[in-house]
Amino acid sequence: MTTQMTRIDPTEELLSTLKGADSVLLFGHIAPDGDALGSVLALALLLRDMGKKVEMGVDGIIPGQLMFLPSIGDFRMPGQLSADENTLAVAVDVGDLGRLGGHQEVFLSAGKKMVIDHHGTNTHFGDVNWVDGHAPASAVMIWRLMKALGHKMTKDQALCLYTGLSTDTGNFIYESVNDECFSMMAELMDAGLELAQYSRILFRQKRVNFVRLLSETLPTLRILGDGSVAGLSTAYEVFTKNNLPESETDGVVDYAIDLEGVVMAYYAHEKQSGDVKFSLRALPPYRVDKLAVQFGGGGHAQAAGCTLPGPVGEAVSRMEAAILQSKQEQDDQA
Ligand SMILES: [Mn+2]
Repeated sequence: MTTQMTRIDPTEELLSTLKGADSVLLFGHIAPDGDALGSVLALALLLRDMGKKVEMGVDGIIPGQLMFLPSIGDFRMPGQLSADENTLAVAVDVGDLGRLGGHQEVFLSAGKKMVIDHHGTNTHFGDVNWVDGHAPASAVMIWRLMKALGHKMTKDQALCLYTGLSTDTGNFIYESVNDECFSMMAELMDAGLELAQYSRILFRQKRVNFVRLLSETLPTLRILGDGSVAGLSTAYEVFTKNNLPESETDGVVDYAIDLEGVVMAYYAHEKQSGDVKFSLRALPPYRVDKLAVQFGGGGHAQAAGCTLPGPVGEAVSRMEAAILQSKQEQDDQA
């Protein structure tokens, strides 16, 4: 697959807005993942190199395995940042305003608002919006931005960008992976990326408590219909019992979508609030983004998410009915 046809590059307006800003606030999405954190950090380090005052905000727990990221300790929680008319606020990897969580108000109070994102469902909530739904990660867009600005990448920036790209592509195996990913990787290696060390941390190393959570989640496996839909769920008490933050569920949904014969899958986990967060996956040509939007969520064609009110049993029943209906509609259209 080539990228030339679909790739959307930063506009002159976006570049000049970034160059002209003195004070910049950067935000990633709620319950941040490797791409949200890695992309924000890479951009922050770039803008600091350009002499700008940069602060970063994120709402939610930073996954323990991402604590190796350079300057990760600089992230501020909601209430710790402020903006005025001279502030440029940039939302990176954030599909809609709600995904800023507790940082919405400070984002809206900035004089200029920018959105850089690769979610096809993005609502273009900035004054300047750069959305490329075909980019495999927001990190790819930050890399393009660095090139457009003529910036020579540092080793720390390479590590941040690698983290974003590799985590959002499932370690380079999703449908979204294209030639651009590997052009970018070549440059990251050239900048000194220690691939073996960090790929082990990101994709092999597991916390004992995560494996314990998994062992209590796998027995919830549901196989639906003709065996083409599968689901898993975790009650909130399982998180507390295993002393794991709700955010540390990455990869659980793979145990459902990776089953032979399964083309659509969900993973439901109950949050402290009682709401139920769903991670949705599909194998092409099936898609789950529209299904997620139906419940007020969003994401990508084959990986999306949404939140339903609890209790878990009821939320799961609603989701299962919706997935089966969605699959039926997609089969009928095929
Ligand atoms: Mn992303």
